[in-house]
Amino acid sequence: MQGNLFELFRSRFPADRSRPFIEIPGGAILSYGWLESTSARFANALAAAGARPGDRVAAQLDKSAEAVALYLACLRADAILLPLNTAYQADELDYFLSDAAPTVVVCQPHRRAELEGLAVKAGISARVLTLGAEGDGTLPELAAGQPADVAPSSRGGDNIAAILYSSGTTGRPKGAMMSHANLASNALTLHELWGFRPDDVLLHCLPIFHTHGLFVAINCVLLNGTAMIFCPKFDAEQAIGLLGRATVFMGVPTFYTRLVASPDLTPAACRSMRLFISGSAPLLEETFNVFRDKTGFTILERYGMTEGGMFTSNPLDGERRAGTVGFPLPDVELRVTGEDGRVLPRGEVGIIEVRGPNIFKGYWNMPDKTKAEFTADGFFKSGDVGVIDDRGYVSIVGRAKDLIISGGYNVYPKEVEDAIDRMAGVVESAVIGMPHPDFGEAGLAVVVAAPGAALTPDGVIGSLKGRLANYKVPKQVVLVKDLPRNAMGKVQKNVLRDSYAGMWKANL
Ligand code: MCA
Ligand code: AMP
Repeated sequence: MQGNLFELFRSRFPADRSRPFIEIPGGAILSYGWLESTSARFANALAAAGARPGDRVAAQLDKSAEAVALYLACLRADAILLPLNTAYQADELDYFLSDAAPTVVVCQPHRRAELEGLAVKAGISARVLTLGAEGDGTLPELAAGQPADVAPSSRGGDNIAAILYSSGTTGRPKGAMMSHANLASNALTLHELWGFRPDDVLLHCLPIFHTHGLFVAINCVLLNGTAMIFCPKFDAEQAIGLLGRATVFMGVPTFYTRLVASPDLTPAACRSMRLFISGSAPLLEETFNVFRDKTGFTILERYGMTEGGMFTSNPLDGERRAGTVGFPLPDVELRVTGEDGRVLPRGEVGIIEVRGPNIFKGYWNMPDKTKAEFTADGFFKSGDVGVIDDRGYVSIVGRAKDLIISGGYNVYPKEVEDAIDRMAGVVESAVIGMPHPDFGEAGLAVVVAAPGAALTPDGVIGSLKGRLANYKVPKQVVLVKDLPRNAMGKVQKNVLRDSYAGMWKANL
């Protein structure tokens, strides 16, 4: 796909533009015609606000139909979308703004002054516009006076459509640059592989500032030209009540553990459904089995990363195997390599590497980091530890990167440790991932306090809440005298995990 991603989507829009695109439960139904004209007005508004082709447009927004229109507006204006989690705090935003230097920042109305201040602090001359959960704000106001059409863009292909930041195991967060062609190839592949049909309705409960909710879910719907039921956030009871009007559902494992915990999840509740998809974190075999017992549906688990969208999927037709993430996508090459870089035979555990048209164009402003993440023959090193079985199913068995995935969100211990270490009275700290019944994993911070320091576990948590996105804040903190280290001086996180397993469980 060499063209603009929006034009690909538009070529799949229903001829009858009054057909629904988004239905907000208990609220508006917005059509493809609305999407086409609103995204054009927004694209013209972005240009009027100073966004030129290649400029970044940062968006820290509540989930709304207008926020989706802004995504498409960026594609149409040849601007680069920078979606930001609404949980990010000032310190986190400061870095993204300085690094990506957006020309336009679109934020929640109540955070306008804060974002304006952060833009000044970051030394960028960004225009700050607002967009509220109800479609209100200065962006729609500016857009109202703009034409409802915009000339089709000829840019696309390898041009960057979006930058998505992730923290990383060391150093600064990295912005993964996804091109129009990257996003198009993955969306086309998934749309076909998951057998989208003309009568499909997606129940969308994911946040839309990360790959799963934004690109995997919404791009499939746009390619299908059909409707989605768009919930502002995931609520198990609400979702169960809506499943009977949907055909496809996508969620992180926490969604599924919460769904199976409800007595209302029954075959009748799923009467219109055809497909349940899970990803972003490992789905427990137990959840997979209980879900099947309670609904008659076998969850399809898939695996991917921000740096390329999806890499593997269990089959639509054929056996979906619990504990595996299925086969490499038809246009993705996947291999497992050993420490020396040698490609390992099936059955042997090593690092997963991937190559394909979906793999990102590199990290923004980080050519060296980008180079280090690719092999000489162009495979991206995922940092996930996996194995391919004799039938070709891929399983993720661990991570070479020090990463906690909590409720589908990535938490890099290094970032949390740095924030703790900056607190007065802290000598050092170690953050480890512990099993959590709801979030799969969650953080435990082991903190060494200076002698006589007035630190308390609650104080540490309280102080972190203002500095880090809420999901990064450890669920428990323990104060200790020192950390166990190996002969190389490295903190032995496994020892900590074992030492505090009992305490962690008792305090859950
Ligand atoms: C909320 N909290 C969390 C999380 N979410 N803590 C740890 N991990 C989390 N994920 C905090 C809240 O701030 C609150 O803290 C407390 O936990 C309980 O909040 P609760 O109301 O239960 O949370 P929620 O609002 O219901 O949110 C849980 C959630 C949400 C629905 C599971 O986290 C979510 O939507 N996750 C989806 C993430 C996702 O889309 N990932 C895809 C990334 P306190 O009480 O102290 O205030 S893309 C990706 O990974 C790749 C590409 C892929 O393969 O898809
Ligand atoms: P992100 O950086 O947010 O894109 O998260 C990507 C990471 O999520 C991958 O590198 C994996 O570690 C993890 N992941 C995604 N899907 C799965 C899955 N189905 N099973 C296990 N881990 C997964």
